[in-house]
Amino acid sequence: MGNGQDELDELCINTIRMLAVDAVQRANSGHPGMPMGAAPMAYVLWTRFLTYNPANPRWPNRDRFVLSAGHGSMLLYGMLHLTGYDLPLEELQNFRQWNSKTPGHPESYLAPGVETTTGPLGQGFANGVGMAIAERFLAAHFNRPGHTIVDHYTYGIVSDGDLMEGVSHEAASLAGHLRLGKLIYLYDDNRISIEGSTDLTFTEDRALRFRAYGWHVQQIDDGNDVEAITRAIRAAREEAECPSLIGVRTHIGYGSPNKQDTAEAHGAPLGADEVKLTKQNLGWPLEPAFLIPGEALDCFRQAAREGEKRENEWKARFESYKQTHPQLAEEWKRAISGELPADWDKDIPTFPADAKGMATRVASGTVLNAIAPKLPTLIGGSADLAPSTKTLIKGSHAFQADHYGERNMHFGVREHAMGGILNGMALHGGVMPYGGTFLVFSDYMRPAIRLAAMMGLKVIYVFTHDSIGLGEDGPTHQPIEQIASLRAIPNLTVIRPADANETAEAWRFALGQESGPIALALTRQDIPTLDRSKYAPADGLSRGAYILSNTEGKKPDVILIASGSEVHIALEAAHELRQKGTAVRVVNMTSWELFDKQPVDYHTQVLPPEIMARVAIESGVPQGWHRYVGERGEVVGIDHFGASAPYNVLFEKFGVTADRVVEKALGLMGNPKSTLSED
Ligand SMILES: Cc1ncc(C[n+]2csc(CCOP(=O)(O)OP(=O)(O)O)c2C)c(N)n1
Repeated sequence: MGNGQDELDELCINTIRMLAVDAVQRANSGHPGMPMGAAPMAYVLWTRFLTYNPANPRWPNRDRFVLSAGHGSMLLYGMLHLTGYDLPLEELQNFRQWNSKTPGHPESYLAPGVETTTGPLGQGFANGVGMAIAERFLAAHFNRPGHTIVDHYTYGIVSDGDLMEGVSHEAASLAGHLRLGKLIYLYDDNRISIEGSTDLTFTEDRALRFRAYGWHVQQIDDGNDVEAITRAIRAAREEAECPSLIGVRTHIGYGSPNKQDTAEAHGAPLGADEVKLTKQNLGWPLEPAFLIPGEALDCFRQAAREGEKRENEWKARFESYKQTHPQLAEEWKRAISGELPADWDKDIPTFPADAKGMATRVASGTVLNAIAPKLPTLIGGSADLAPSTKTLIKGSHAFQADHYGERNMHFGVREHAMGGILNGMALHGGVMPYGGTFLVFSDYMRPAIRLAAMMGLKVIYVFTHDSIGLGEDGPTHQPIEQIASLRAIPNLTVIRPADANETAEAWRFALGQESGPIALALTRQDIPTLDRSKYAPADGLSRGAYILSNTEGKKPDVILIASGSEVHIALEAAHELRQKGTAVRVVNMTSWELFDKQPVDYHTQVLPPEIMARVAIESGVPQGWHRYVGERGEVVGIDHFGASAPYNVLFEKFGVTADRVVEKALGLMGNPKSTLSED
């Protein structure tokens, strides 16, 4: 051991290690190995570089820290406790227990200072890229000469697993292209994953790979060399043009005589005997568990006090900004709080009734462009499908390395990274992110959508080409099961508007929401713009389902329930049935999730329980619709893959037609022998 500083460094690092060891041991589950190996890099980062204030964990210009290898959660919890976040030691002692703030993997909404929910490897990597993008955009938009109010780094610790996952390849490629110089990742290069050595599966030259993406890459051979880590982070910060990867050769389970460098240290407690041997080996007192030496605590708390100073300096800078640029300062406050300006939706158009109508994706593009001028921090794009998804903001240009103030994101053909990046942008705050692709490719971004839903992030997905209605591209591109599968994600609101005016309402609703992701399912094909003087107004959308067309004072004989492009088919069927003297109600069910949130009396008003003759129409798998049509009800859907042909042929061939709806309705009403029933 060298001088006093070295000793203090080691004491602090071992404190981090042993908190993880003790917490995992007490919980009798968890991942001790990663924190034991990565403790020195976390120590250097949090005590020498990271800008944060535990007393105000959310101050907007703090550095962001992402623990992408979420299974190493005790590393993060240890750092948060030691630096003084509101995460008492009891929480660490309650690691992984019911109601604790220290779950197995970090969850963004539980402990203060946890910037994102991680665990599914690779997601945090993409989140950090999104945070760095948001930082660059906000800096370009808000900073003025002599007034820098947005200027922070995004740091992360990423692991072998993160770098193996495809999403990290996508996100790293885009980050390099965008030259996100304020993004710095420390790579915990311990060469062990669950099945053993990474030599089993992961032998490419990681440094070369990242250099090829345009990253600045450094290598540290000794993961315990505090000064080498310090020098590398300093050099990474000085490199303004490229994101940085610092490969740090570490040893999983460092200090454990029998488990270091083995997969055994990865995801199981060391065991009482090995804990003892490890403590002895590192010169750590055997008792008490969860020991935090006073000198170590002082050191961490001192670092946190630095952050408080930085925040105060920032506040002073902001005051001066406010004096010189009062309007921008107001805009900044609104952006950070997520508030919308009073008249943000006043230019949303009303579309005139039109039998030919328009595709809802086209209406969406029009609405987006009506809103965009009022919401300067609405920023998004698509995974190389903007001409189809209609997600471009006119008058703005491409968000690129030398044009960070622009609002049109080009994610490239990288749906998964787009999902993770949108999450990172939303987590960063200050921006309202949206992203588009074909609905069928929502499958490519599902892991990120799931996390957006879990975290309650306000992200808007513009999913177009939402059915066989896309036509000739055929079954690979025609979503059949995607809407049902998105509806299966808790906390995700899926909205499938029935015409242009409902699309406008969908955007109004999506942006007006305080939190939670929204998936818009939009058509490629034209569908009629409904005559709202004849039918109920489009703002019924906010209730999820509403009576679009009713019987005149009579009790309905049958209820037709439809979503999106099948609503006009339901209306046609209703017309035919009415000509036969049937009392028909048409319910437009745009969003199951929104309808399910309505009070029971609204449910019974729209779908009276005594009326059991119900037909649902949606050009996708029927799964789930029986919840609304009941056991006796019928569903006109598609339970097989599509085909390549003009869309009107497909609707006909697959029986998603008004005639078929009429037939089903008559069948339910005890008249199966109708002339229309032969097929
Ligand atoms: C997407 C995803 N797949 C699988 C897992 C399960 N898992 C958790 S950790 C891990 C191994 C990761 O190895 P590494 O990243 O090197 O972590 P270390 O062994 O260094 O702790 C796996 C496969 C996961 N968390 N996420």
